[in-house]
Amino acid sequence: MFLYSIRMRASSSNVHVSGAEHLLTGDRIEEVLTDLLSQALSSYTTPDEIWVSIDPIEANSVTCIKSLHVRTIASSSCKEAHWTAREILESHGISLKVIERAFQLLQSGPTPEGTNMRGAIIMDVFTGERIEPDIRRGVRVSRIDYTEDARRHLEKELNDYGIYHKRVIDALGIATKVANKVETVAELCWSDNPDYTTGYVASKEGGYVRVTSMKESGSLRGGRVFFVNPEGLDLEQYIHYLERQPVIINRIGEIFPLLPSLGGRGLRGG
Ligand code: PML
Repeated sequence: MFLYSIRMRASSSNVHVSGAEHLLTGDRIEEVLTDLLSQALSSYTTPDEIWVSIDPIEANSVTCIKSLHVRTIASSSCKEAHWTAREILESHGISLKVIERAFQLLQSGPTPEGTNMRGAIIMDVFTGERIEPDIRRGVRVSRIDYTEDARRHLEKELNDYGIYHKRVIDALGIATKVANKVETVAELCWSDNPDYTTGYVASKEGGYVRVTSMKESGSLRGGRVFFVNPEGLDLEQYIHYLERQPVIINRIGEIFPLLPSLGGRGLRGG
């Protein structure tokens, strides 16, 4: 039996404005294509290019996994949000120097021209060096989706906690796939959409921790950094997993209520 990988990417003047993808059976292609086009056309700016691809995938190559637990921490400012994210990353043993490097790249634009990348940065967790082969393209996580039941369950839970947004569902899928690889220590992300300021830190052990106000509203800067343990890493195989291995989320982790702002005291208090 075949599944299909459908991917959509929309851009305006070569700047990425929207993207999504699904893994599904042939009978759902038409319905999902309509949704993807309407997503692209309702972006914050009208795209001048919309790219869609449909590729068949053998269903027996799919791995099924459970999504990460979801927590949300409110922040009253960008500064506070960055403190929170730094503390979580430090709790994974990542040095402040490496964390700062990741923040600096996402804040200033990671390409040599200082623009955003569509894909993610892969960062050596010990040295802060970038190790993805193409520092303009990055690595684009692909072939990740939910079963219909799991998606419905997640939508309901997110609605119940008042944190529903399509971006949460898509980003949780990506973060779950990335965290599932043992070489991944953690991920740091916030959106390049100027109207969306919540970001997250994710890892297998810590789950998907959403942090509000990770950037100033109106900023077009955003992206993803995967902090990776280089010991024993087969980079080609790691990237192949992220970009090509089909993964479906068939169970949903716990969703926790929103944690109010820690008022700059940090997660450890004081
Ligand atoms: C993106 O748009 O690519 C990143 C979205 C981050 C979503 C964070 C959240 O609200 O959970």
